[in-house]
Amino acid sequence: MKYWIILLIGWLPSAFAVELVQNTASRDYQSLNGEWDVIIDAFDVGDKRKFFTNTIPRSPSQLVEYNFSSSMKLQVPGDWNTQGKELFRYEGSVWYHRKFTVDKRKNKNYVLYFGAVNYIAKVYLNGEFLGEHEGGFTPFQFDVNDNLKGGDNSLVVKVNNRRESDYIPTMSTDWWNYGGITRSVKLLELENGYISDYSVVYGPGSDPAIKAYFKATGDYSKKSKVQFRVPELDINATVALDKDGKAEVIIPADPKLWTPEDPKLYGIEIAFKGREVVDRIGFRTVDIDGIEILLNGEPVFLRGISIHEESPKGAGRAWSEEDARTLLSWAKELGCNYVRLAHYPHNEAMLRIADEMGLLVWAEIPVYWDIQFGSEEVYKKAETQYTEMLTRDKNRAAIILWSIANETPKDEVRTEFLGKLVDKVHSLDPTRLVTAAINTQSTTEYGRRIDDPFAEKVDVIGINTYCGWYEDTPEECANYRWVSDYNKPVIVSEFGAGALQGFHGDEHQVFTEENQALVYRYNLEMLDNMKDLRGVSPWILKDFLSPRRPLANIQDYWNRKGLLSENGVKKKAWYVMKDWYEEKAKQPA
Ligand code: GCB
Repeated sequence: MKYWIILLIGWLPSAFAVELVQNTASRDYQSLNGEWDVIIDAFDVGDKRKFFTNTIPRSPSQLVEYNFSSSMKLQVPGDWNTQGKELFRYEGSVWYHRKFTVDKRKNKNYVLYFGAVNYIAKVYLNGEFLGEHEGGFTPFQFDVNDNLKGGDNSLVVKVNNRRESDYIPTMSTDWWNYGGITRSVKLLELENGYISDYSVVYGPGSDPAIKAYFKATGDYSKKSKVQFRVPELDINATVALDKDGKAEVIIPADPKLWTPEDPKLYGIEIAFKGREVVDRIGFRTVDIDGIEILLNGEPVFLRGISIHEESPKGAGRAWSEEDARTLLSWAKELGCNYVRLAHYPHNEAMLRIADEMGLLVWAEIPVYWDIQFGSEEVYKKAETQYTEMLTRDKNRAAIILWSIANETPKDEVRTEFLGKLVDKVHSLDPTRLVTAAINTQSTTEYGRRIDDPFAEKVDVIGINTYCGWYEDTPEECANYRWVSDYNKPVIVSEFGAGALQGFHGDEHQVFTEENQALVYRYNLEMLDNMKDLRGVSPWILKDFLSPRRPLANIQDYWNRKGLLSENGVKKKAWYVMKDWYEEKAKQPA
């Protein structure tokens, strides 16, 4: 078979400003997960006392006011809040330390990779400062070739999760501010020249093709070749790198397309300098046509559910593959073909398992409520968080929607900020749709009108509406008529009501399961009347911890809008939603 191998410049999700190793699971690495020593440092004395040096007194007369080895222990990955009573509500600094041993080899590239740390991480290896990262839900890495020692190494990370007004998210959120090293830590042992980043996408049309991009890091020459294979499609291509270590190629191919009903993934292999990276990739297209969302050219209706990244059983940040499987299996059981991963980038397992299970994904960063839209610095942080998420997740077929923001105020400063971010995300990834959850529609005599000028900027309009809960009576929702100034698909990205599982009573008594079910029934009538509606993701799959929910004996600091209790027990509204989805699935999209 002959291939067209064409070098191209500047298409598709490709080169980004941040350096991140793509697909760390397929690399050689030493896991640094497990038990770490920690020191709680509420008054931030650790920087001055140089905790990062991990000094051990040389004599009984030497004063050193800390000692990692005799201090408290915490599991990594994991939030600290659910690992110790004294840390449950803690917001501040915690110093993490662990030792590890390396058989350091010549001609290797060592990279220290963190899946996520909430919110600021300052990282020190063997007493030397490697760098700092801001943002609680995206990966970051450091080149450690100079600082890493053969034999024993001492790694110290200062983590701080104090909320600040110029952070993303800012001071107030409706979720628990879990602090800590919340995702895996890996010491990657890479070749002296390696493929650090790649993307592989499907290009439709009369000449369908697979488009691939590769980027090498470290030691490579212009003549270095990348071997790209997709055995099931008989693809075995040799691609030359350019002087910057990049290559792009288009190979004619007609793969079976990925759909929620049949989420076909192809094994791909990328070989370079004797080392192979493997991945599993789905090929599909997503587009819009007027009010339709098109998946592989066909209209699709998104039957979804919103999900926080919280443990399926009780409190705590979820991070494992097992947690991801449980959460996403529940979504499948409800009849979903789509999930909204709220309100920040979820761990990589969620995306990989969504690919596997056939769940379309709405992904977002925590530009939530009223961040400092007037600040250029804050704007840069938003771009960085987006770029990091996009760099990590660009190869996941499941993701079709990049969401820019959730419930932001309708004013010019915010609209300019978000408009710029939409343009940035479109330029980074022209293959997916951009959306945002908007709650600033105006009230009309008959219901609501979608007229926020920001809606002009997005491809798909997300609407959060709490008819029958925060406003109006449940019955009134059924009479709502929605109109839109824009000829675009609308997703109701949130609606819902709170209920304590097991609390029963009159259907007009708030927090009973009956009331939640009633609010759902009338909202679903409302949705049946929304002409532009092309998807729904009710709020939310399961109850989640939130400092904003203090009502004793009902909330007890849980947001009770879950269709499942905090331990996964179904409430009545679950069945209302499931029945609606069952009917929806039978209708043409
Ligand atoms: C919203 C927010 C979500 C909250 C939810 C609620 O509109 O987007 O983060 O948790 O309402 O329960 O009020």
